[in-house]
Amino acid sequence: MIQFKIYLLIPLALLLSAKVLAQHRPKPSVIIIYSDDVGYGDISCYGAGKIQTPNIDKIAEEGIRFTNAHASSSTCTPSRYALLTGKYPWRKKGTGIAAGDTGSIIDETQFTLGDLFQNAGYQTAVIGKWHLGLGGPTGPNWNDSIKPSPNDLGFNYSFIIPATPDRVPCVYVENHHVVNLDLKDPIEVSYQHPIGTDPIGTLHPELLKVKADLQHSGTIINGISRIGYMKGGHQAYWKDDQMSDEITNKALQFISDNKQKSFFLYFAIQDVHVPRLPNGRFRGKSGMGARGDALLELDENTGKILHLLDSLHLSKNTLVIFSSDNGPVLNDGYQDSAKILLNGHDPSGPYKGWKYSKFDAGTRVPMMIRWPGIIKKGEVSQALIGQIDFLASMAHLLHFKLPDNAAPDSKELFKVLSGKSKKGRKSIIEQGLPGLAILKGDWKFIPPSRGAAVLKDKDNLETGNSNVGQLYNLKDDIGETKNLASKYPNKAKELSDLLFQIQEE
Ligand code: NG6
Ligand code: CA
Repeated sequence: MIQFKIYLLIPLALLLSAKVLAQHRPKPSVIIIYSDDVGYGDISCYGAGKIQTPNIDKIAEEGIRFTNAHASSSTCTPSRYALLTGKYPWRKKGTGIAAGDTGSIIDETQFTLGDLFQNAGYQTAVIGKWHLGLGGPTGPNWNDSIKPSPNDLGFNYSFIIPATPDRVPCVYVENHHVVNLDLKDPIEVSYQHPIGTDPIGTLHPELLKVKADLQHSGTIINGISRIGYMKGGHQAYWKDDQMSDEITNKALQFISDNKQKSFFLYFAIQDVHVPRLPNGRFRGKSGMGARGDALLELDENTGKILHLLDSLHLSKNTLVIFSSDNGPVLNDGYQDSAKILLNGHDPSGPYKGWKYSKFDAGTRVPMMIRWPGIIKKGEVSQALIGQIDFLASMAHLLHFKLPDNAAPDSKELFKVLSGKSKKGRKSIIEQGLPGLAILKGDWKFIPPSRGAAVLKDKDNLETGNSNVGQLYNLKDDIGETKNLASKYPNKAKELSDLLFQIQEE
């Protein structure tokens, strides 16, 4: 009898000590490298393109690569909203592409990914493109303390491009203040009408380095006309060709400063969003013009993050995610010859559509995760998953109970993220500009919608708009070419009903 008890006790003791060990293992630091307008086919390990991205590929080689991972939307602001809040952006008004003077889109009461890590004792930072509004409902006062800023939304440190590189104001904001601002030259911003005396693109095309469309013909800064008008702040202007390096250096600094702590870094690198002005060392390197060169810059700077983790011996206990906020685009307002120089490269990979689109390449983006020792090397997962699921999944990893109304659309799928399970989501909603589509298993349904089927000013980009409902079977028809809605009306109705039901939840 005694012997029997000892047999029972030994495994129990082992189990307990494993549990104690697990609890005492330092929690991993987490880095999300969130690139901009990078398509499924832009990363070489996805196999479709003609660009080599060896540093980004390394994350997949040493970790897991997803083939059915989605941003919530095919544009930036809503995708970032979903990533940070775990809530579908179309549930909240005002989450469309934000101007550069929009007030904070995320309420201070909304629980964010930053809040999660901060509450779990992490040092948290956002570095790079924010594009979720700043300040109160009427927008920020750029010459004063900017509140709310990301620092009020779960981030201990922030160094941000307020909106996008093609929108004014063209200055960085660090924590609550514009960097290098001379208060004798205060900043004013307008998205309605020209202000100040600086030249604007419509009147002074001779000053431009790159020709732009009407929307991008506002105030000229560093030889590039932007969306919107700004006055003042001359000393604070960023330098476009140093932007990627500058924010990467901030990211490297943050990692070094926090090497002895657990940290969460949301590194929202702006490559390859327009205007594409990568550093001179990449000029002509891709043979594909500025867009290709910007992809090489993205890859090199991703490599710098990975090398620093190695040299600080942090790689083993850092979970690194690489993804993109929406699908790719060629002409997005500036004539930088992205299309004619493609040279056979296919930014969307085998999928149809682009940024702005409801077709799959609008939201199906590259995504890979590395966590040595926990995630097996070289895994490939076809599981359906969204960036919207990070919040609930990371909460699970941290054994953190989310507040009741937090992350309503985020599914806890840590096992899927770490490759332990292939059972992803049953369905996901994809948001285009405008309108929604739904993906369930092999099937995709796009409800009838108004709006142009192609955008002529964007190289005939296919939006997914049609006045009839569209049903595709992605298993047989990866490129969404055969509309099966009239052949399988019940399937179309099933997906349409499900989309409606999720919208009403
Ligand atoms: C669009 C801009 C586009 C780009 C986009 C935002 C026009 C005609 N186009 O409105 O150039 O700035 O907004 O891109 O103004 S995103 O990746 O941040 O969503
Ligand atoms: Ca984007």
